[in-house]
Amino acid sequence: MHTPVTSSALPDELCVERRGNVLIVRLARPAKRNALNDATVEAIDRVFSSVPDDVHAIVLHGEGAHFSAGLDLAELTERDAVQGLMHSRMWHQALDRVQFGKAPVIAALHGAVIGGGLELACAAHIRVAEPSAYYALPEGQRGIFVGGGASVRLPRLIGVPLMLDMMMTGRVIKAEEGKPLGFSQYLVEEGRALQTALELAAKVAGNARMTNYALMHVLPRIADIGQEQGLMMEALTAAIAQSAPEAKARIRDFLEKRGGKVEVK
Ligand code: 1HE
Repeated sequence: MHTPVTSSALPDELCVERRGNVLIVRLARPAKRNALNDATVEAIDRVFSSVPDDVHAIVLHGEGAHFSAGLDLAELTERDAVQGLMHSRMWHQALDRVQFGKAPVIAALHGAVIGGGLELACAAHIRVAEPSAYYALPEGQRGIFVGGGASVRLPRLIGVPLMLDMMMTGRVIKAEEGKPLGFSQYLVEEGRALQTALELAAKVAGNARMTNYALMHVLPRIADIGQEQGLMMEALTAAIAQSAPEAKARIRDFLEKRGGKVEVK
């Protein structure tokens, strides 16, 4: 069943639709290539910080020919240094809500995935790209710096040298080249990213809640700390996960031959 989730509080630039236990969030400003103005970023913050408990996965995509052309440059006018700091922190808060929210986020990418659009895509947990997708950080050419978390999230996906190259030289990476570099986990046929993202969302939504929670909230933190502390945090997380009745039921299902085999397709 397709249940529209309409809220008068949301601006036209962001649409949210409920489909069973999956929430679909759409950037809906195609005439401006889904450029992200403050209203949209604030709406992203609101949507991702008020995800209902019974939503188990979120799909993020863009309307029109592009995922997003990044920051709305028309709004980058006469901000002073303090306003610039606060603006960047507003992006940080919104994109933290995406990365460290209640449910895993799968981004469907096509066309421009640029600047702040790439920063938003990086906050998702799984990225599915179509061949038309391309990645760029024109901040370097515009005389500015990334401000939506790219300096933290992007090097973890593609490394500092490539990000530096993109910003210094204006290098644009196409989807096919970008997949082995870490921009996306999946590359699918043109026009298939949203459908694939929805299929992946259905799988992700079927996981035990604690597993998804650990993957979203614990794994990236373990990656940021030393080996000894990381192994201890892993052991604690493993102990909590396996003690849940849901985990015990899933393991019993396997042992009693009720499906659940690992399949090679
Ligand atoms: C915009 C924006 C935008 C389009 N802000 N209005 N991002 C950029 O530097 C990328 C800028 N955009 C582009 O390079 C191109 O628009 C595209 C390659 C994405 C698409 O090209 P095209 O030929 O399909 O569209 P267009 O004709 O360039 O744009 C259509 C309209 O969208 C036009 O407005 P119109 O009123 O003349 O119709 C454009 O002005 C508008 N538009 N992109 C504002 N970004 C947290 S910090 C993050 C810092 C950044 O993200 S910097 C990177 C910004």
